[in-house]
Formats: sequence, structure tokens, C-alpha cells
Amino acid sequence: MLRFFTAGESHGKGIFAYLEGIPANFPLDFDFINGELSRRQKGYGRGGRMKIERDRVEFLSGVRLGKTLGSPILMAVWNKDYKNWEEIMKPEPGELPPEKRVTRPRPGHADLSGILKFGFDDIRNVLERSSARETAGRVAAGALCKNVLRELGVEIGSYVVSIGSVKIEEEEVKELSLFERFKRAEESEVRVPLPEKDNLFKEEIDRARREGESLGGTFVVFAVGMPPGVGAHTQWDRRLDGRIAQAVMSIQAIKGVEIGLGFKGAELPGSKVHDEIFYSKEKGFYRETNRAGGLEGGMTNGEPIIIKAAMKPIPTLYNPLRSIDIETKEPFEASIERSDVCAVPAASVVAEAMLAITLLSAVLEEFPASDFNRLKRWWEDYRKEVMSR
Ligand code: EPS
Repeated sequence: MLRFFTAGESHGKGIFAYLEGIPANFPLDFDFINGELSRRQKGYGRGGRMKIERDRVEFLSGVRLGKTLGSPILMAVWNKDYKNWEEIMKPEPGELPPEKRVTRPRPGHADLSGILKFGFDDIRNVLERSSARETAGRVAAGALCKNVLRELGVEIGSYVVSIGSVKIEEEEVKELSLFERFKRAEESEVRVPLPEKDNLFKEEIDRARREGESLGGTFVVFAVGMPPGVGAHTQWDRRLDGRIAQAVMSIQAIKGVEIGLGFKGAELPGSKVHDEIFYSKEKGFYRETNRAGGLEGGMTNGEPIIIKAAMKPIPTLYNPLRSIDIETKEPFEASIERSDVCAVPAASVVAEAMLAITLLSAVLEEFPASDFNRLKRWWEDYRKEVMSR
């Protein structure tokens, strides 16, 4: 069983990811893992903070001479910005002048519910952890899981579909394979599969910036190469569709998750929703459509897993929204110094990480190997068995 947690505050010393259950003897690709961290930092619409941070992972445990030990893996992504925040964020005892306390909750953030729940009089005690800076830890752990999955023949990717009111219609990309869409998204500053449309998206983001607004959007995240039968129909918490939805929904600002046709399937008759089953000697059982998004009955069905997610606009925006100061109980209009305008491209990279963690976790439940080479043998045997039926 894979266990995964993160720790760390946005302006604290660093963001940390803990992974337990990764089999031993896996040779890590450090460049790949650091490359994933820098993919998360990119994207048109990020704010000043991304000019400060140059995220890289440092392994603090569980890895020796480039290979996993089978023991808990602790990864650190140090915050360069900490040096500017040390007085406010240091763990040692100290008193802050009252004006350094944050007392103005931002609508749409964890701020207000967080101080009420934990009994704080400084919103910073909430916002430091609710910040999406935490996703650096998710991507570090996700990159490691992705690295393992790649060696098992599973590839994960994503692309942005819409930002604000600008979107790419399915019709426009229907001739492109998932990999082609992904490859093109990697070339695009907004991670869209039609880079010639980059400017439309960028103009939308520029307009939002000028108007003091923030923007959300939608993206697709996919996995190709999973054999049928991972996950299970036998109990609610083993159903892989539910687990993936939870993992993606847990990303900051995600408000909707669809699998395959998703909500659209509810408008169509069954004959236009379900994927008919075919058989040939070469391919075994196969489908000509993938409306189920690769998941039926809480299990993979061998087709690509296709998830779509919706991100709300970032709630820290320059355009003031009405709120109430927690100390004076007086209304105020929030003003901020620094924020992203749009983080949809970054969120799509984070969703890849969450999908990788969830899939590898399900794989390791099916094949609980302590040694990566054994996992690989079991996995390949299983793949042969289900493909040759
Ligand atoms: C975030 C606010 C901004 C973002 C941050 C998420 O940070 P700051 O308050 O330091 O300007 O840049 O995202 C990251 C730091 C990151 O690494 O993604 C928030 O409030 O969620």
C-alpha cells in the first residue's frame, strides 16, 4: 500500500513530500523529477513568486546511490522565499507586531472557515498551508510515481481545454491522438493542444490582469497503458474512478471532475454512451470508442483513462471583493500585493501527479512487491495473461 502525505507552509522553510510503499531497487531519474517540478512552475498568468522559486527536489531519506531502499522516502523542495519571511514564519518563539497579523479573510479561500475551526486570530496560520504552493510536494511525489509507472509502460499527460471564456472544441482536436495533444501542449505557454491559439488564451489572461480579475478553466489529464482490471468493483473505496475523482478534486481550486463523457453522458441515450465490445486474435478484446474514459465498474478497462477537471478562478484577486475584518467586524474591500491571475496550466501538471499517485497506489495494492524487479515481472505476467484471453 502506498502512503503519501505532504507537509510545509507556503513561506516556511520548504514543502515536503512523504512516500511510503515504493518498492526497493528502483533507479530514480532525478532529471525527470526536477523537470516535472519546473513544468509546474511554468504557464502564462503566474505571479511574481514564480520568479523567486526554482524548485528542485532534495531526497532526505529512502534513496541511496540513486536507487530506492523500500523505506519511507522524504523529499524536500526548499522555499527560496523563506529568507524574506523568516521573521514572520520562524518556528522559534516570538511576538509579532499586531499590524503583521492578517485579519481580512478573502472570499473563496480557506481563510474564514480555517480561523473559526482552529481558533486563530491571524489568518496567516491558515493561508500558509491552504496555499497552492503545497502542490510542489504533490508534484515531487507524483513525479516519482510517474517515473515508476513509465517503467511499467504507463504514460501520463495533460492539456488545457479552456481558460475563462476561451476554449478549444473537441472537434478542433479530434484528429489528434492524446499524445499529440500532450506534445503540443508542452510547447504552449498556456498548455493548449493548438499552440496557434495561444494568443487568444494569453489575451484573455492579459484582459483579466488589466481588470484586476482572476480566471479558471478546464483541462484533461490522461493515462495510457494501464491493462484492464486495476481497481475493483467489490467495495466503494476500491473503485478506482472514485479514488481518482477524490485525488483530482483535492487539488486547490478544483470544483468539478468528470470521467470520460462525464456530465454530457447524462443527456444521451445509453446506446450513445456505452462502448461496444469487439474481439480480434491480434488485439484480444477491444473497443472502438472510449466514452467511459477507461473506467468501468471501478476498474480500468484497458482503454486510456481520461479525466476532465474544472478549476475555479483563483480567489486572491486584485479586484476587491467585499468581506469583513475578523477583528473590527467592519466591512473592507480586500487589497493584495501579489497573486497569480491564472494557474490552470500549472493545475493540469498537478493533476498528472495526483493521477500517477492514485494509479501507482492501485497497482501496488494488486501487486504488493517489495522489490521493483519483482513488481515488473508480476506486472508483465499479468498484462500477458489479460491480453491473451
Ligand atoms: C498562492 C499564492 C501565490 C502563488 C502560490 C499560490 O504565492 P505568494 O502568496 O507567495 O505570492 O504564487 O503558488 C506558489 C507559490 C507555487 O509554488 O505554486 C496561493 O495563495 O494559493
